[in-house]
Amino acid sequence: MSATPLSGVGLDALESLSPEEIQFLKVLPKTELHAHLNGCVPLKVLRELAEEAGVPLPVVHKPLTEVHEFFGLFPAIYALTTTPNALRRMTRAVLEGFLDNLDDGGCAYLELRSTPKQTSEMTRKEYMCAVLDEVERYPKDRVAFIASIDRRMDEETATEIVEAAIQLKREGRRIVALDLCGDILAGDVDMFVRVLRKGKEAGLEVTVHIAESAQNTPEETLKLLSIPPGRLGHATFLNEEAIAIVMREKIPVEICLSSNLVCNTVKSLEAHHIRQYLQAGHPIAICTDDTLPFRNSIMTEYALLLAKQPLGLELSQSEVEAVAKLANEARFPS
Ligand code: 6MZ
Repeated sequence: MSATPLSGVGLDALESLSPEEIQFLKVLPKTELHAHLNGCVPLKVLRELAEEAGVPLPVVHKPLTEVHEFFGLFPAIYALTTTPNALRRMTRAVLEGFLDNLDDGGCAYLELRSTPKQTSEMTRKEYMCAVLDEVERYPKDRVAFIASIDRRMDEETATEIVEAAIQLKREGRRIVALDLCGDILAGDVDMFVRVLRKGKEAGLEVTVHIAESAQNTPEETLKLLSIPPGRLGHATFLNEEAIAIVMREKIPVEICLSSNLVCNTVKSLEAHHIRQYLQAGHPIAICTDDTLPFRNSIMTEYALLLAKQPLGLELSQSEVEAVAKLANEARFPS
């Protein structure tokens, strides 16, 4: 099952490739490390859930001028997945979309992330268990789970997620890391640093959305780097001091090309910060972020690397292979 009908910025790149190049990308072992569960629901499943609930299909794709507008898309999706059953169904469909078509463009390995939500039907821990039940239907070498903390959460909620994640890891569940995500300017970063460190001390890895907007301050970025995280999401607006730390510590960066272009945080591929990492041979992972609103897939993201300019970055096949290898090496141990 393809995750979503494609129409995003990578589609032109994919369509410009020769059959031989497409086949090369299909069989290339691709590792997806930055995909948000509720952002990757297949449209078909969302439509079914909306029909069953008797509500209109949520608006999930619209042109954005400001990245903040993006977060308004999610409450309508959340309203459709408040029960463990709906959540399991959605998770299963998302995993199938990424993993089941291995010889036809799918991912060899996936770290799927999601923000545990409390509803009248389940606690945050039960949310994680429902997602983990689906994740654990696959072999260990195909998929693992990351629990996200949303920047709009208070300390009590963030701590509840970290403590539940630690417990689940101790129980042998396939949870590998914590993530900090959500509305880019919200929240008390000092508090999140404190809470995420607790998780790290208990053996969970940490990845953080960092400097995704030009409005994220250098002070905030340095605080997040002090955790220290094992990987970084986006890392679009790092200043020189932060770049020096990231390069020195060789912290892998999760690169989401379509997401950055659609959210308008990067103006063009030409201007994308991936270029500096490619030039430096720095570890990166090519990721989709949210296939539902961005209408992309791991294939279209890799097509953006291979396609000729101006549709893509015009890397050679061996350069693309090297990038895919870096992503595989950036997996969190499970
Ligand atoms: C920051 C993002 C994001 O967790 O409910 N999310 N946070 N930047 C992004 N890039 C544009 N894309 C998605 O999946 C949806 C949630 O992931 C976060 C947002 O908090 C969004 O509500 P889950 O499964």
